[in-house]
Amino acid sequence: MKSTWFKDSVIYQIYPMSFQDSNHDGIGDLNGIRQRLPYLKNLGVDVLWLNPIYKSPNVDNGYDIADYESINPDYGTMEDFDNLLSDIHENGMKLLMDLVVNHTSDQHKWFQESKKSKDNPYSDFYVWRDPVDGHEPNNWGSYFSGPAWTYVPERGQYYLHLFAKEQPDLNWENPVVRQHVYDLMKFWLDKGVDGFRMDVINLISKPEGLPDAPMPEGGEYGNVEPLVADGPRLNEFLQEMNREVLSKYDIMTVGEMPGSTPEDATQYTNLDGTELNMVFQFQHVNLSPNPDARLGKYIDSKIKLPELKQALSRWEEDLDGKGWNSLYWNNHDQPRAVSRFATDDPKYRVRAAKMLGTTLHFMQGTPFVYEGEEIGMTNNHFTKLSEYEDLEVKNLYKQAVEDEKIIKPELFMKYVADRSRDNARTPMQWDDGKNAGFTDSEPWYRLNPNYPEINVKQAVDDKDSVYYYYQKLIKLRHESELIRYGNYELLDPTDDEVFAYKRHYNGQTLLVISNFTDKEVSRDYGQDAADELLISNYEDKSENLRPYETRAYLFK
Ligand code: TEU
Ligand code: CA
Repeated sequence: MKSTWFKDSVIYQIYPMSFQDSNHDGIGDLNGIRQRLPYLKNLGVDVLWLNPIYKSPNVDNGYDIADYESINPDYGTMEDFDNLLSDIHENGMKLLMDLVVNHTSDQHKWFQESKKSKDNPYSDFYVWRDPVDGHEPNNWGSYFSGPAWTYVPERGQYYLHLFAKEQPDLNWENPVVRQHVYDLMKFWLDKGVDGFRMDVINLISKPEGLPDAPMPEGGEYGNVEPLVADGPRLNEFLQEMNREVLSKYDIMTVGEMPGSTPEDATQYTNLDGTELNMVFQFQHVNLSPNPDARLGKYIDSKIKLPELKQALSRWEEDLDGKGWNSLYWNNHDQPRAVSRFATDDPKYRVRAAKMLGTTLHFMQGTPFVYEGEEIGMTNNHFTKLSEYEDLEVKNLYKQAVEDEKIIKPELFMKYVADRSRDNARTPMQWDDGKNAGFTDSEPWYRLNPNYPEINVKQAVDDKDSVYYYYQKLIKLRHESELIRYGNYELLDPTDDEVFAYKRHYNGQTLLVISNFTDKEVSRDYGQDAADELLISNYEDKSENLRPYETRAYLFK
């Protein structure tokens, strides 16, 4: 019987370049993470997930890997890695690495060889196609704007890159490619790594014949995700990876699956353990009036609560007893949760952050905490393009504002301020000193200006901080099978102010009530009959639910 420690764990995601610098170069590194292990241990998390730390030209901050069995010198040496891994294990925690095998860097030796000719050992490692009428083989657009194909004269062909042109897609139809991937996975697992987060793993199986994709209105390129997500051979590839690698180790896996549905996920996370343990689904973070709109995710009006409740509840209900969910509000690709799903108004920020924590952590699934979420870090509210470093933003500005002129710069900057990935990538805020204690040198990226008010030092000194609240949420989960394994029942789906749900397990019931508004509201879910109030973000009692008030009741 495969062990299921992944179901009992709380996972903390570290964005290494922004977490802690230890060698005065302004870039976070592995020894900096080692320095902060006591902080993470004290929070109570069980597993650490590091974004990619391999050799990379950093076109996409490490998601363009040039050598999978190496450490990016910016982060340290392989010895530093080995020391970090043993410290993590000595602290009773586990480590997940980020597996990025839908694509490599164009600087990877495989691609450097593959692009030279059509008849070398690496020629078929990537997706090459002849021009069609002198143009790209189909209408696919890249996630990072522009076409998903780039022409290489020495081969006289185009290669596919669903992301940047510096991120050529691997050809998973080629069994030699798959074997190389399995070998590099074993390299890390044999070192004692405890599993993988798998980057866009549901994009690896491309559709037969690479047909054109649906064109968004007024668009220049086809919207590729509905076509390439969850491709025809994906289950076959995941089952082969499981047989060849995953099943041989006591590890956990989480597949990042943009565009997947709960039906797909019941197979990817099936209880026989023949594929993965869980997935990152995107339904609750892609709620936008018109997801196919040219600016896609960036047109993000204020979240409508019934839609958010429906998105999260659908996954809770559909995977219950059939698969397993990850639970997240934040990661390195998403804006800061308190700003996006509630408010970062200083008047309510702390209560709102605690409310979001309660709402998510008492669901069924494995919770992920993104660095800084545990102290209620907020969006940056930057206003100028020069304040952004993410190629996703820069490429889209060029295409949408400068080339196609479909949006004015001011409006574009407003949308981006609300949704950019850079909201999650400013340095971790440790204290109110120089550069928030992240580095004593020039930081690689600017800090959020509010670090003097929002930082770990302040949080650890304040018993009512978000930090200690998250510590309690994690402790309650560790102590309660009801929280970990109970089923899920959404209450009042159409209520657009309050998110309320129940969990049931072995005759016990948990009732979670969260007011997502800055108004005082009155709701009766029978909470007065509860045996115990497990946790709340208000210290005193009240008949009504105050702004952003959350409560979790236990019925024994
Ligand atoms: O993200 C894939 C992905 O779907 C995101 O790019 C998403 O589309 C968008 O950025 C957020 O709405 C993964 C990694 O998490 C991301 O950092 C990489 O840029 C990307 O894959 C390519 O490796
Ligand atoms: Ca450093």
